[in-house]
Amino acid sequence: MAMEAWYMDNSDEDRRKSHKLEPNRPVSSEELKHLGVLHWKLNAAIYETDPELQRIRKERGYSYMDIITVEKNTLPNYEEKLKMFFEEHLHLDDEIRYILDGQAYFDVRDQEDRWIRIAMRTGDLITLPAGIYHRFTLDESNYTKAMRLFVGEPVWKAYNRPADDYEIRKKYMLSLQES
Ligand code: KMT
Ligand code: NI
Repeated sequence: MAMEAWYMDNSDEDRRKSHKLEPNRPVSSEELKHLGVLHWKLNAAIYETDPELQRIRKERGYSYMDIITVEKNTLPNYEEKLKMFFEEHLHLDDEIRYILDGQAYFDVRDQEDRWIRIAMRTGDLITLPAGIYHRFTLDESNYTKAMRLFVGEPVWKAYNRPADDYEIRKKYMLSLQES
């Protein structure tokens, strides 16, 4: 099942709003795949025993996992963390998130540097490729609980834009030309 994604407008209004263009310009799973963004829809109600999640983790080597609740009264240093999450950045490794409850947005840059907003709802598992510029925000519900997955020992370090001189960024840009 497809995930909902769209090109964003340029308004400075509340980041938690949807920021769709008028008319809406949807982005397909194929377009996301071309950017290296992969997605699965799972049954979050059974995440603790889900064989499909186990299969994906095994196949892709997602050995590490923890759970983060992004909510004002639960997450330590909430304001500071949300500010960091919304700074445009990249990582040296894939960013893998599985929404167990609530919802939120991941924004990613396309080949022409336009923002695509991806609506992450309960049951959505996504991988953002190493080297892609992206950011995260809660939506107007102000709550999500997510599993963070990682290949091996997690490295959460973010490189804020500009980070164009990193090898991983060059590698990612090259990968866009090949596919
Ligand atoms: C990140 O790296 O941007 C995050 O971990 C966002 C919160 S996880 C839903
Ligand atoms: Ni990130």
